[in-house]
Formats: sequence, C-alpha cells, structure tokens
Amino acid sequence: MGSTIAYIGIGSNLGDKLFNCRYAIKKISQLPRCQVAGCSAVFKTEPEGVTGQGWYANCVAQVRVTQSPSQLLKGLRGIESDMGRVRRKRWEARIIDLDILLFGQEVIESDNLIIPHPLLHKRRFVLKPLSQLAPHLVHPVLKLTMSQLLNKLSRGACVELLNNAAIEDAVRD
Ligand code: A4P
Ligand code: MG
Repeated sequence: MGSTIAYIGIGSNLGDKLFNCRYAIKKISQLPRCQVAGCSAVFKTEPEGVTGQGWYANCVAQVRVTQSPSQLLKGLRGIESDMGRVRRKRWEARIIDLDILLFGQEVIESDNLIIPHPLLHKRRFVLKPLSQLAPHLVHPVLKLTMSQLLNKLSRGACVELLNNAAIEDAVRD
C-alpha cells in the first residue's frame, strides 16, 4: 500500500490540556504504519457549538500512513480510551478528541467515518492550525485551500496561540 498524508485534529478541554495534546501526538507516532510528519502550534480556543465548557487546547498533526482510514480511526479510538476518555454524550467535555480531518484527497461517507470532517471548513480552531501546516492544501470537495477557507470565516470564536514550540519535541521525548 502506498503512503497517504492525513491530518488529525486534536482537542482537549479537561485536565492538563497541553500535556494531553502532546501525549496524544506521541501515541499517534507509536501507531503501526503511521509516522508523524509535522505538528501545528497548540491554540487556546473558545468552545464552539457548546456552552458551559472550559476552553480547549487544539492542534493538528500531519501523519504519513500506510493503513486504511478505518484502521487509522481504530488506532485513534484506542488512544482516546487508553487516555481515559469515556463517551456519554456527543460534544461533552473531553480529555482528548482525535478526529481524522483529511485523508489524502479521499472522500468517504460511511456510517462511522466521514472524511473530510464535515465541520472542518466552518471551524477556526481547525483551520488555523491546519493552515499553519498546509496553507495550500486543497479541500477535496470544496476545492478551496485551507488558507482560503480560513480567510472566508466570519469573525467568531477566539483562537490564540498557547504553545508554539514544544509540540514537535513531543514525538522525540
Ligand atoms: N466519525 C465520523 N467521521 C469521523 C472522523 N472524520 N474522524 C465518527 C473521527 N471520527 C469520526 O465521535 C463520534 C463518532 O464520529 C465516532 O464514533 C466516529 O465513528 P466522538 O469523537 O465519539 O464524539 P464527539 O467528538 O463528541 O463528536 P464529533 O462529531 O467528533 O464532534 P467534534 O467535531 O469532535 O466536535 N470547540 C473547540 N474550541 N474545540 C474543540 O475541539 N470540539 C467539539 C466537538 C465541539 N466544540 C469544540 C471542539
Ligand atoms: Mg470527535
């Protein structure tokens, strides 16, 4: 199987949020047939679409994989549960959330996997880190680049830099 570049959205709004993001990246780098090729900075972001929750730490990892999207999803679900995530209801506060944002230029709509992530183009907390890593990457359905999608967003939830440098080291620590 040839390799594919995928982008994983990482979010945490419980516990030591920055540590959780760093730890998840390290765990992603240890998945079989998955190599972390780059990481964005981590951003402190206002919750979007939910009220009454604490701020999130969000970042995006770029990974080179030689596995299928569903195998990658399975690996990510394993990391979420190893880190103690318990799912009760959708969009609740979470220790860690790992979403596949993009998987090469593939478009997938199955029962348990939708790629590109259906809200990717509407969320500053996704587009800001994604355009840091891949500003010219084209959305396979909307045919706009990540930086074009970011520029199209109207003013909304606040996204500010939390940690600029440390994440790259998470893979090496
Ligand atoms: N699923 C379908 N497509 C995908 C995909 N591309 N990647 C399915 C990962 N999973 C995918 O996800 C529910 C189901 O989605 C999974 O069983 C999987 O088969 P989940 O992680 O259990 O639940 P969730 O995270 O509560 O729901 P969802 O829809 O993933 O929500 P989001 O998109 O994660 O949004 N505000 C800020 N500032 N930062 C955030 O990170 N996150 C959310 C949750 C809301 N507001 C936020 C943030
Ligand atoms: Mg999720």
